[in-house]
Amino acid sequence: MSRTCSLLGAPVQTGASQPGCLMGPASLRTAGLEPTLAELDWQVTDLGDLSIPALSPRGHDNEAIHNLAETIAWIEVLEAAAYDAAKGHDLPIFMGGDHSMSAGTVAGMARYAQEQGRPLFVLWLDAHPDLHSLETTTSGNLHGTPVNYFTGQSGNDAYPPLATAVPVENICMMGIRSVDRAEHKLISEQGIEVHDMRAIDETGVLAPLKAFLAKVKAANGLLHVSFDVDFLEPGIAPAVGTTVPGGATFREAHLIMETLGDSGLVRSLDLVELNPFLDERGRTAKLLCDLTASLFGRRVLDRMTRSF
Ligand code: 6HN
Ligand code: MN
Ligand code: MN
Ligand code: MN
Repeated sequence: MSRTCSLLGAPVQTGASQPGCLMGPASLRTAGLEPTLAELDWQVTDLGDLSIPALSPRGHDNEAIHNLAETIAWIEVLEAAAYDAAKGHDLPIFMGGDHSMSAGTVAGMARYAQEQGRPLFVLWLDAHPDLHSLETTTSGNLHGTPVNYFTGQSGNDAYPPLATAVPVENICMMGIRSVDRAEHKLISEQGIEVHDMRAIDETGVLAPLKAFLAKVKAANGLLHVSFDVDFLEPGIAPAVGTTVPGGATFREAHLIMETLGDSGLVRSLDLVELNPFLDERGRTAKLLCDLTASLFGRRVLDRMTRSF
């Protein structure tokens, strides 16, 4: 029997510095995400897009913060939707939308995992660690805060109460190359596993990824993968508002996704920060579909039957 996947759109852009992520789910659909996965023998259900009502502004002591009311509403909607999607499907894909949405998707997945009596692990593929609290963010762009929130740090009192926090020991970050001062402090104080681009230059992506997957497997964990477009080298993935030079290459990214697919450990996936307004003839959306296909089992050759 084929495995089931659901596509859930989260047209969130209130966490980003510039508009456009609103169109992310539509762009992924246009690039053919559903038929791409169906061809790989997955049973795909498109659950459509979520929405939030119009809201009046909410203030905060940190006056830099933008769109707090909207972000809170999205977290609440997405927490519940991610939990339901995990119940109903083997591998839900949360199509963003800016990265603030992962405050909701990861929180919902963590609640689901806890109910199953299993720990949730998170692989964070991003140029940024997104470790700001509502108190430390200086840009006020709340896509910089999801990891701080779902790990249950202090300083997020205005966000919805968290049912289940993800322990920082269960997180692995790769691709990091832009870290703010407050984030740096947290990474060193809490010993968060961060493979920055220098480390990846030195070791490649496979050694740290395999070590992390072994840890997930040993703990009988569920793995959530959060894929920020700016993880990639901007030259191959221009459709993102927060490009940082020196990102993962085409092959590094595919190797990660292929290895994740082989592991069978991935239980949910975020595809975030795609800003189609900045894309070139849909190339970033198409690349995201191909990378997702690698995670869902597309292979050039079947390793078992390969002969030389
Ligand atoms: N993202 N650290 C910067 C900030 O504004 O807090 C960038 C955040 C980027 C967030 O890429 O998802
Ligand atoms: Mn991010
Ligand atoms: Mn980023
Ligand atoms: Mn601002």
